[in-house]
Amino acid sequence: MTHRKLAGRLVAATHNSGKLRELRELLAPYAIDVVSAGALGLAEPEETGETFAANATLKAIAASRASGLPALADDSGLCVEALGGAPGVYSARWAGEGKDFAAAMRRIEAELEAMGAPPPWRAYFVSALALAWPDDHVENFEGRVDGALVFPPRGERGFGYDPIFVPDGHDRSFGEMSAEEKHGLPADGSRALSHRARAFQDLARACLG
Ligand code: ITT
Repeated sequence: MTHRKLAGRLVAATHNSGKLRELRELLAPYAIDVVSAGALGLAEPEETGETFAANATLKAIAASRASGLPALADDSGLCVEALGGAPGVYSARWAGEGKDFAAAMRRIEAELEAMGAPPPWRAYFVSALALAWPDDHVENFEGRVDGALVFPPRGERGFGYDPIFVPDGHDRSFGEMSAEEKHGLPADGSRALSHRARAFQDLARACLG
């Protein structure tokens, strides 16, 4: 399959500052001029899709059409196996209008407790990346990282649900890791650690360079 190559300017189609920072970090080694959706005053489209990929695609297309530039969107979330995959595509909504992730993490703990689900609480993060051009061409990539939840939350770094997620093979949460550790991008090109860095590795191979 031939992929379309990305060059020049790119809109990072997200209004989430934690994600924006990570997308900028991942794009940093490439000669891409990144401008945020917020800086361009782009509206936040309603996320009506039922899958991460569908929501990433609709966000990327909306930003690309509105700006006339290629746009990269990420739709992501935390899926808790004992909760049937919740909060999943509703991960942002569980934090409410006030984006209160401490409350969203307490809700996960409370629901696990109410179910009597014993640890280990298996969970995974998913990141769906969509890269869209103004002619509606879209490239899609998806990454996942498996791990287990810990309560109370650990660490002040990262964003969202990072403090309750310990990736397999590690003993610290994403909230305790530096940005470089969380991305976990090995110099030899082998598999990265975070869901977003894993999806980005595939995007980079296909569309960058
Ligand atoms: P945009 O749609 O503007 O990008 P959003 O916050 O609404 O921002 P999503 O709909 O994709 O984004 O929601 C995903 C939520 O899942 C997000 O708000 C985070 O709290 C959480 N999440 C996603 N990736 C995460 C990560 O790497 N670490 C911690 N939490 C994450």
